[in-house]
Amino acid sequence: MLGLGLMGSALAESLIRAGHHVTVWNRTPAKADPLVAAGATRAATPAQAVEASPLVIVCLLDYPSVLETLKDVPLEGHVIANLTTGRPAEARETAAWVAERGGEYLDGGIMAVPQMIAGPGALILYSGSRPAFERHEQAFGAMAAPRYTGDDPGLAPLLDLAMLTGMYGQIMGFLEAAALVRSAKYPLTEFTTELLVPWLNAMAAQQPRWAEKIESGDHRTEVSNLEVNRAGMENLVRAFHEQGVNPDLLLPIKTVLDRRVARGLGHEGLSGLVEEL
Ligand code: FVH
Repeated sequence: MLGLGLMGSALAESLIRAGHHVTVWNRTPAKADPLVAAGATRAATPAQAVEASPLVIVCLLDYPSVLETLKDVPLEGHVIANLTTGRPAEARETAAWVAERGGEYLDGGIMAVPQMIAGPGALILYSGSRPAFERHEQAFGAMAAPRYTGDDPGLAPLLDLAMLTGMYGQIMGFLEAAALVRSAKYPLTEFTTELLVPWLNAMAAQQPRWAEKIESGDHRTEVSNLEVNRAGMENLVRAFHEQGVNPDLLLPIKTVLDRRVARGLGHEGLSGLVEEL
């Protein structure tokens, strides 16, 4: 394991607990102490850590720190599973860089915080070499539920970013709703638990159907079309202003809606907006 920050330490600990022999390295050596006390072997250099195992799990701050750490290390015969968060392009470049040095590469997207590692709900997305994934799937399973997504190394980080995008959309929607509710001095916790969360769950249940529509390219709808939503959004933004609440997070949605309707596509459903993005 290269990298013993909050996440790397949690990953290493889960592997030790599952009975694996784990060799650890960190730029600041003292962070290895608790893991060594728990049974890990300390490596003095990244090269020593890599040499110790066919599977090398890397969890550092960013991709430049990964390249810096591995730059003089022989990688032949090793699988580099890089769980550092980054962009799809960085993952593809790093995969090529590792292949030039004779290694196999997997990129990973960790869908968990350190406290969730080895517990229910923790998921790690992998992409890159399928044989490497299959060879080490059992070890990956000790850290979090492993899911292989495809041989393009950029896929796991892309799906990671897509999941974060969905999360930010939901949180930003909540914050705008909270500001509006607060403007009326209505109890926000009651609104959130009794009204908003059940509503969002019902809406989220519709998303697989929207995904099917996007995949088919058929954006026709019998329910509320874009024209209806455009009028609804205008009403919403106006109400925000009248309540003295800033609708800044809603305005980009209005922009895209207005643009699609102005193209004469007001008869489509909301799924049609994906074509504007
Ligand atoms: N923590 C979280 O909740 C998120 C969950 C989703 C995935 N992220 C990503 O995981 C990567 C590591 O995150 P972390 O939480 O472990 O981060 P830190 O505790 O800050 O540890 C950073 C480690 O990186 C080492 N490091 C930094 N720069 C260098 C460098 N130039 N050369 C070698 N190592 C470097 C640092 O070493 P040190 O400061 O202890 O010496 C730590 O080991 C990250 O991509 C998250 O986005 C976590």
